[in-house]
Amino acid sequence: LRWTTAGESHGRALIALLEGMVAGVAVTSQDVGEQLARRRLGYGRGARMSFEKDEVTLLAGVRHGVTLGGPIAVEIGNTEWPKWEQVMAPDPVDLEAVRQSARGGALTRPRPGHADFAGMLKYGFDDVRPVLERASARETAARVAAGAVAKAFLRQAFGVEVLSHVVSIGASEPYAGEPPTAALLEKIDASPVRTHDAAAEASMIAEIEAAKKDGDTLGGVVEVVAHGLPIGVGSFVSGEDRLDSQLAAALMGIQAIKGVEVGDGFETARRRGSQAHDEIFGQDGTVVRASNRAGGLEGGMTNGEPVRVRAAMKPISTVPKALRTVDMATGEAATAIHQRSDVCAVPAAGVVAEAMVALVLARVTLAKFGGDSLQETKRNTEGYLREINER
Ligand code: FMN
Repeated sequence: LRWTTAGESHGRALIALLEGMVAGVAVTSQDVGEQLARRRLGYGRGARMSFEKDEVTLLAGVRHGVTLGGPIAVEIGNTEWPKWEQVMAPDPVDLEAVRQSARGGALTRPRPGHADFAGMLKYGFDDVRPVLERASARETAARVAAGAVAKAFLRQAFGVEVLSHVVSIGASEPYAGEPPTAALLEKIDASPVRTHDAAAEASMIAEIEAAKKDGDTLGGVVEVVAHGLPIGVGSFVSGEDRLDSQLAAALMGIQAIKGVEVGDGFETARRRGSQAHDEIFGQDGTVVRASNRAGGLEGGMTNGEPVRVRAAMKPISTVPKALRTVDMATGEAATAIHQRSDVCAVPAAGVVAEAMVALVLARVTLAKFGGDSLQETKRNTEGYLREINER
């Protein structure tokens, strides 16, 4: 399974391309639209989220609500395109007229914490616009669209549910309860900060309110949990085959994610071995664990416990209380350009992380069980499960 995205933040549309998905997975534009709507949720998001809609078109690979086995292309139209048609026109335009227009002036004051500075130098641009258009996290909408197909596949092939929740925002008291089950997802999505825990919610909202008041921004920590994966998905045979390394790479590939931990991660490093691992017990002919500190992964493979990974997001870089920078046109000291921006996008980042985890899990399960159709993948999985259950 391979995926890629194309598109600029204010371009005509974003595209997600997903190659290698089996035939027979039920998925509709509405399913994709619902996942995109979840990405737009969250307390502390800017105005852009409220007036931009995600217009979903399944361009290829799906017929009558079912995948065909060929590449799947999803288009997410930009409803604001008429305002950007000249500034982002693919074909040549009257550049002077564009530069004089409200949106078309050259942006020459790179924002600290963004791709702006290195991007301008690296690509030889005298304007931040062509850098920020692609570096912007608007692109994550395309990932969520691809992830919607991966989620549908995981559910239909294995009954796997992938969900996410926010653990902390800024310095809020981190959530310390059990990893949520799929039954809690509705409650999580109904929360403005995507947590089912009332105390954690209040603490997070207070953090956002305080940051907003101070003209500042916040990051935080999200957790993705996957329930129901067969044992033995992923591999220990090489570093890049390890499921934990694939999940870490996919999560670190999300804009603003600066740390990833598997299971209890960094906390495990502080514990003694006797308190760090998950002992194995026999119970009524099966094997059980008393804990899941490893986050469902041992030796780069699923061990039958829920898979649990966390991602740490840095505070939004576009700080309203503008940060110091240099005007690249004059070399003079300046304050950073201020594009419309969020105070906190951690709840949305959780939905993006969920999509990336679903894509990786779809890739590793397809690598293990294969198949051209959903039916064949299921048959292969059943054969494998029968064999391991007999042992
Ligand atoms: N950065 C902003 O400055 N303003 C935003 O509104 C914003 N929204 C984001 C929403 C999501 C869902 C995510 C995942 C990130 C968002 N970011 C935002 C973060 C930037 O895209 C990111 O920090 C920037 O591209 C630089 O990349 P880096 O932080 O990985 O180095």
